[in-house]
Amino acid sequence: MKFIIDTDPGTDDAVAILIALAHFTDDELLALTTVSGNVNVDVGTRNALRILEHSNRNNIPVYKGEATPLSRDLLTAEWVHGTDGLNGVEFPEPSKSEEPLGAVDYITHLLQKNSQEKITICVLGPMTNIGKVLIQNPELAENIEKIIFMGGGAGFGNHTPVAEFNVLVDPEAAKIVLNSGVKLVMMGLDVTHQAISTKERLNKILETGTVTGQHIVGLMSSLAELDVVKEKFPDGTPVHDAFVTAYLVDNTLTTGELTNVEVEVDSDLTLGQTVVDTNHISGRNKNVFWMNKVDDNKLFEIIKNTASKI
Ligand SMILES: [Ca+2]
Repeated sequence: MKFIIDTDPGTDDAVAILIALAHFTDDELLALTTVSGNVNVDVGTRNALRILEHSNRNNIPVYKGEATPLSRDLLTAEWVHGTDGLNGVEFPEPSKSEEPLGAVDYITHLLQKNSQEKITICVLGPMTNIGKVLIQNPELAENIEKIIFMGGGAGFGNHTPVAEFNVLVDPEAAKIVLNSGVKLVMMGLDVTHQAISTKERLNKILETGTVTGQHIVGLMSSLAELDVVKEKFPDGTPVHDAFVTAYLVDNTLTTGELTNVEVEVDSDLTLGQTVVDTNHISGRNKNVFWMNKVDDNKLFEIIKNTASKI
């Protein structure tokens, strides 16, 4: 398998990237591409480099992506992830810079070059980069093995009553991806809210005795301390993006069903809502494998193993 991670790092992105680094080689994880979302793309790109520096994996290239959504003003979430994007968790300064090529051009070239071997794309942020690639070259959809994305939810959101943050930031990009014909695997709030970083689980991660374990616990604890998280999840925090890369490690992590998912791009009230046809009543094209069941112990086992390996 060959894959890239498209990301807006981001505390839960950091956990997701570490999972991938712990379980896959440089021949498999080809690159990190960045996008504005949780934080501005400049901050997020630096964070991607910091995570690689910590993991001693500087040979994996980082390509900086789009600074703004396709057709909207940027919405960020420093109130969740801190102005540094990693809530002060002390990943080292990067010794390396991003590549000169931009993420959209890199992904385009990668998909053109690898037409014999399809590429899997893990999307941990707004879909701006992928949307732009597919606007410019829709035929490249055929060279994508699948897109596994964290985003959306069936009937509820985490940034508005019905919209999840990643989709809300760039709903037009999500619409392009949802209608691209690419095999799509959706890790929405439906699954991420079912796996919580309890104290017992954090302690098991700390028992690995590694700096990576301390960092992972620091990242999760910073989220768990947010009032808005504590109110809904008194025992810990969801670790949204971790699902995407943990699923690459073990695809029995979640199960779901193939159904239609569309995104609202017009309404002020429901902008960014993913409309998931949970009852299969729309008659529309079944375009997304929508995940809805989770083996939550498995996720935290993978995270603990990640802490042991880096
Ligand atoms: Ca993210």
